[in-house]
This record gives sequence, C-alpha cells and structure tokens, in this order.
Amino acid sequence: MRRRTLMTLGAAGLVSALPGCADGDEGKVPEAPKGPIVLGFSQVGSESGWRLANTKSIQSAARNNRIDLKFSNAEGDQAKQIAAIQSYIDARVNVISFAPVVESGWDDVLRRARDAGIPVVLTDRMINTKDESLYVSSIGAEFLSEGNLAALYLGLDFAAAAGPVNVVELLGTPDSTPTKQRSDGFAATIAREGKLRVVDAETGNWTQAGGATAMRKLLRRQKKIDAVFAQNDEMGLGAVAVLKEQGLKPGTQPRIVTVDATRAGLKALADGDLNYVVECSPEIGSQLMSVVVDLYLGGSVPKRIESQKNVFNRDTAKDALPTRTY
Ligand code: GZL
Repeated sequence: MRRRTLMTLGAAGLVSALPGCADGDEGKVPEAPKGPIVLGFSQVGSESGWRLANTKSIQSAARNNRIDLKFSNAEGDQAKQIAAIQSYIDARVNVISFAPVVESGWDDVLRRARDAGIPVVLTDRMINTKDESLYVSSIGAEFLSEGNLAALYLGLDFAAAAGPVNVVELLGTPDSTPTKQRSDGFAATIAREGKLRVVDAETGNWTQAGGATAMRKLLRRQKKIDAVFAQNDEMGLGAVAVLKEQGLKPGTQPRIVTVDATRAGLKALADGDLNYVVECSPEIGSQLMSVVVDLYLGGSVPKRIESQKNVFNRDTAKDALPTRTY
C-alpha cells in the first residue's frame, strides 16, 4: 500500500498523501476529494461475540477516519446482504464492503457494482467466484492455518496416547469459508500426524445453542469421544455446558479446542474447560478503512490482507484476559 505523507483533505478530515511524483506528472496535484467518503457495509449478522467485536471495530474505525458508514446487518440472510449491496449501488457510494455469509451466489450483484464503477472489498470471509475482478481486495484470516493450528495443539495433548484418538467437529454455517477451510486445515494436519481421526461432525451454526444441540446429537451417536474441535468459541461453550450436564469433565475428557479467542472463550480456557483457543482477530476495521481511503484517492491496494492470528493456552489466556478488548 502506498506510503502516506501528511496532507489534509478538507471535509473528509482525512490525512493522506500526494502520490509520489512519477515521471511526467511533476507537481500535478490530484483533485482533492469533495466531502466525506461514503462506505456501504453489509455485515453477516450478530451470531457470536466475534461478530459483535467485528462490527464494533468497523464502526469505530469509520468514525475515527470520518468516513460516512452506511451499515446494514443481514442477520445471516444472504438475500438481505444482496439487497443491501444493491442499495449501496443505487446510492452510488464510493466503496462497498461486506462479509459474505456464504461463499456462493454473489457474481450478479458484484458485477452490477463493478459496472457501476464502485470498488468492492471483502472482509472476514471469501466468495467462490471465477471472476477475481469482482472484488479489489479481501481482508481476513487464513482459515486453513487455523484448522492446522487447532489440530497441532490438540495433538500435543495426545502425544503419549496410543491412539486412535476420536475427534468430533462442531461446524459453522455450511458453505461459509471458515467452516470449509477450518475443517480442511484440521483434516490435512491430522492426516499427517496419523493419531487423531474425525469420527463425526454436526453443524452448530456458530451459536452456543447450536453447539449444545450438536454436542447432544454427537454424544448419542458416538460411544467414544476423546476430543472436540469446535469451529468457534460459542459452539465450544455450548458443548462444555452439555458435557458437564452429562457428568463429563470437558478440558480433561474430552479435550476441546476452539477458534476466535473472545473474552468468554479465554475465560473458559483459563478455567480449564477448554484446552486451546486459536485467535483470528475480528478487529480489522482500521485495515478496512485504510483500503477504503486508498481506493477513494485512486491508489492501488493489495488483493489480500491477512488479519492477526494467535494460539492461547491456559496460562496465556490468564495473561490476556485483564486487557482483552473483545
Ligand atoms: C471467522 C468468522 C466466524 C467466527 C464466528 O472469521 O467468519 O464467524 O469464527 C463468526 O464466531 O460467527
């Protein structure tokens, strides 16, 4: 992304830069943008603590950059996201951004955005398209490696086990990027290690209630469950409640790894109900606004921007909790 030197852009209140003088345009000052940048954003929903923190990050970063944010919440409904994107096209916003609830079904509306000359930035999740020109940048976590890390760390706890170790998976929304790629990353790693094996899976749709229902079904179907890979904290916490109801000791038998690293997840980890939590930070608002300003100024932006990743154990969870922002 282009370096910025200080120059104030009037109404937008943005500090940004004169592009470095390239050959032949010495001294040419770009037309200073008139008025605030307008960003249309469609959010997946309010399904988890991670999502709420993601919304907060985007809204506060827009405020801090004096960007006029048109924000809509689809509550998990793709049709509502498509309608919101269309409304931003009709309103001729400067940039459109969204976190796609599922990967397929976006080409038509994104083609209309592109034909209207409005750049689109994906956040958090990806879309499944053959036409990469439908979005200019994507900002989010590398989900395959989250699955990889979950398997690696869970494997540490079974290093001395004779094997095989029976794992069940609690899955997010079908066809969403994290659901698909966390599973793929987990499977690829356990295939290399050879001791852990996924014997069953159920969708919990990212929610605590969904995770509890899924765990009940799996306990009825599976005689021996040694470990649970919950694809987010909420589903892991739902599983913990059900396991305790049934007289089991989550964190010991079975062992549990989750993803997100929300405050509630780290608290359960510190309490010994979980064993590891993989973090994919939801706080990508400032990265998004930086891309939005660059696009508005006619700059070029990276096609892919990774968000922060981490893995917590019980001790590092205790260290992180006092200053946790989400
Ligand atoms: C991950 C994000 C997922 C979180 C869930 O980047 O898409 O959606 O893991 C959230 O908590 O619902």
